[in-house]
Amino acid sequence: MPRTSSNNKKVGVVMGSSSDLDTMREAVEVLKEFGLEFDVDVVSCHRAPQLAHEYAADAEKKGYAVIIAGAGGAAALPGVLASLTTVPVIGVPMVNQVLGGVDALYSMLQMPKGVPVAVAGLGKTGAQNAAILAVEILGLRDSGLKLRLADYKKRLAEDVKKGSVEVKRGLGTGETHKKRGTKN
Ligand code: C2R
Repeated sequence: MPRTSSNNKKVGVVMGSSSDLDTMREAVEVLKEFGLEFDVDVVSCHRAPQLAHEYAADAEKKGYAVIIAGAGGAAALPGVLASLTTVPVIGVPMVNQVLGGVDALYSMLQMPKGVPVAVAGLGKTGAQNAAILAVEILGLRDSGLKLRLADYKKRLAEDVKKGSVEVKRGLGTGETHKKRGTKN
C-alpha cells in the first residue's frame, strides 16, 4: 500500500508475516484517522534476511520518521531493523496461543543496550498505542497534528465522563448513594 510523501513525515508499518495483519490493521486505522502517510510491508529477518536489510537501508530514503514493526514468537524483526537504521522503531508483540505474546514482548524489551525498541503494549492495544506514539513523534514538528492529538485526548476524557454517567445509571445510584434509612 505505498503512498507518496514529502521527507520524514511518513510511517513505515512492517510485520513479520501476513498472519499479523489482523493485529497490525489496528495501527493502520489510527494512522488513517490522523491522516498520516504510511507504507505497509511484510518483512521477516528469519525467513528473508536480505529483505530486512533492504527495508532498513531504504527507510530514510522513503521518508520514514518512525517504523512500527509487529512480530510474534521469536521476534527479531524490530530489533534487527533498529540495529540497521537510526529511524526509531516501535515494536508490536503479537499475542499468540502458544506463549501468549510474552515471548515476543521479551524479545523487544530485552534488546542489548544501544539498540532500543520501544513497546507500547501487546497485541491490538499495543498496535493502536504504537500508532498513537508515532503520531505524537510526528506531532513534535507538525502543529496541525498536535492540535488533532489534543482533540483526541479531549475525546478520551469525555468518554471517561460518559462512562461514569453510564455506570451510575446502570447501578441506579445518583451522585451520592445514600444508605437506606439515611436522612438528608
Ligand atoms: P506465520 O503465521 O507466517 O507462521 O508466522 C511473525 O511475526 C508471526 O507472528 C508466525 C509468526 O512468526 C513471526 N515472524 C517473526 C519474524 N518473522 C516472522 N517474528 C522475524 O523476523 O522476527
